[in-house]
Amino acid sequence: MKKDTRLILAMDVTDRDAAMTITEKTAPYLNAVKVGYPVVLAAGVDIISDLARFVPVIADFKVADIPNTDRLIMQQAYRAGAAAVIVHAFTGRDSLEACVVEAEKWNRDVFAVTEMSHPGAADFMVTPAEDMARMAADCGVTGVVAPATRPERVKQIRNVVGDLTIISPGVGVQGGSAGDTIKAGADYVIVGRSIYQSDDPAAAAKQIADEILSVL
Ligand code: NUP
Repeated sequence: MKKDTRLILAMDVTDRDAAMTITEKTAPYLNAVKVGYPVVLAAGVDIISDLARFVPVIADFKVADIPNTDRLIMQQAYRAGAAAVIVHAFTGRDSLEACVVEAEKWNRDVFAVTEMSHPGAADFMVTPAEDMARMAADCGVTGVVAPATRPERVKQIRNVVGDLTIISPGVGVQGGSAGDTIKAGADYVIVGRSIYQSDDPAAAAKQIADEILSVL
């Protein structure tokens, strides 16, 4: 994954044509596009290889199962053309290791969720987040997902994971700021609605890319 604009588009639009058009238009400002269940269930798994014509695709499947099932899901995501897959860490070391082994087989990336960006993450995810990040780093993940809504937590997670890649969702509609998140130590920000719901998604993406550039 290139690292210049440091912007990842969360493509949660469920109309295939719109997903393709918005990604194509914003691609000059993106280092990756992230797809998840909304668009993959709506448009089919081929949307991954179709979008990969414009920019590398991260499959946000939040893989969270026993090791064997995790392995099977990872295989399918990589087979479909995903450059990276997002998995959960809370399922524990054996499950996460199975994901990393599969990523290494395919020579692709894998990111583990530490604590999520929404308010409810405070119920169960904040307390163990640093332990999860430590375990994820130990297991050999490419990087972790940390919350742009809590830049101070990005900073703490950065201290735990060293120079691993941090990708951070929660910018825009969820309240986070792209500049603050990068300053806190994230490598990339993930932005969905603030771009794809804009009247001019390319202009919205450019504005965020410019904001990131201004703090580097
Ligand atoms: O902690 C997380 N928070 C989060 O928002 C982990 C995620 N993977 N996401 C995803 O990032 C979420 O599912 C959505 O695809 C994107 C944020 O989109 P938006 O709030 O910018 O529209």
